Amino acid sequence: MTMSETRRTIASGTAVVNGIGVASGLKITDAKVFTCCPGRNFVTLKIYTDGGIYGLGDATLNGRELAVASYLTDHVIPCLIGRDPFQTEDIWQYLYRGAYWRKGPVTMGAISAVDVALWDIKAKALNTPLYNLLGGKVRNGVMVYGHANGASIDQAIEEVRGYAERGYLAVRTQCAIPGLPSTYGVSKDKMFYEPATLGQPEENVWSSESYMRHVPKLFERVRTALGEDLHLLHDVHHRLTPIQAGRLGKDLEPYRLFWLEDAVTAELQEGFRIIRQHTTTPLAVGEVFDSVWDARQLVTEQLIDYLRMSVRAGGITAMKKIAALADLYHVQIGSHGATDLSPVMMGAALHFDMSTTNVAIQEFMRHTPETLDVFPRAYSYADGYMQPGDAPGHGVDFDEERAAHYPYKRAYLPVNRKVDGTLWNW
Ligand code: CS2
Ligand code: MG
Repeated sequence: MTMSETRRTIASGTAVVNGIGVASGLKITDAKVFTCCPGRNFVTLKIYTDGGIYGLGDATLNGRELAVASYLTDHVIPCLIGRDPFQTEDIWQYLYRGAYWRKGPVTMGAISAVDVALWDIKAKALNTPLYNLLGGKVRNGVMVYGHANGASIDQAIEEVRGYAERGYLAVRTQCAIPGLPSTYGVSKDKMFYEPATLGQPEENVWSSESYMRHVPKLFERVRTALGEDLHLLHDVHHRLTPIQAGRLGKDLEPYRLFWLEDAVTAELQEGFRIIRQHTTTPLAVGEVFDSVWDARQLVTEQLIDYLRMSVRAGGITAMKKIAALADLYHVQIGSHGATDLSPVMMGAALHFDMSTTNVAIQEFMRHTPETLDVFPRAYSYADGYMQPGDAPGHGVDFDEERAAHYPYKRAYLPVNRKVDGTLWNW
């Protein structure tokens, strides 16, 4: 079916399925889940329609990939067949409310994949880039931040300098902590850092005291070497208590961070009040959230400055609403964009970012050449900003033949223990 034929059919659609009229004239005929490991694991959902148009969604859940693949294949896909792919809102509600069991990273990762694939279909059927269905462009490009990390402060400075030379306006900066054998976020491979590893989970060793003494020295040196203009970010990976985070935020104030991320976990949302009472360093949290309920108190009490939720938290449909809520409370969005979000998710994220006023920044962690080989894409990076591109849909495709060369391999994120062996991750 050509685009104009599709549009004519859309205008004259009549069928009724499962109680809701099929107004678009398109129907979902099938959906498949693909798992592959081109440099790291990905779970990709492909939804097919009778119009010949398909949509792609990312269902990757780092370290627990097959759970989402099964949720989709065994439970969700059978309910999608025959539905109108344009009914993104109703299908979202059907999968969220209809399941009885709500929220959680597996459920919401699956809903996200369906939602993104449906928005992709809708935008392709209307022959327009997805951002046009989400409000249109509100900016010229999406500012992104890269990842610099070093085994020493000197090495970290050189890594940050490398990003600045490539035009980045914002750089997340991490470095190894003297006396600790390994630190999350600090890797040997500087170009393609990947925290998940094959085999059993790696174990990192942690000392809050050593860490809190060292990090201010890192930022003092980076500022002295690179000046005031660059935006600097730092990720604590949920390793401190609120009062420790307050202390660290205060010690970092002279270096004017763009944000301090995941200083503590946020299951106890009111814990952030303690951090807020002690520091003006901007706070970011939310890459592990999967529902607006995870962020409600943080947002409405203005306990954070940046919400790190991504399209993984229920798709475009959910993120548009979450961003609108955050906007009321002066909270900006700075979505998670690590390597475990596939290029499909990155494409969807960039269309969301491009069309949402209170998006401040987007994380951009480079994918390996193997990953990029499997996911042809319209998005691009230049001079500190990314563009989603103008291809119809979200602009990211999936090469099934290439993917078949990279079978899934079980992998895990590291766990974290204090020096005395206690499992530690507040
Ligand atoms: C990190 C990630 O990108 C980030 O901010 O926290 O490395 C994160 O740990 C992984 O995406 C986990 O899947
Ligand atoms: Mg993080």
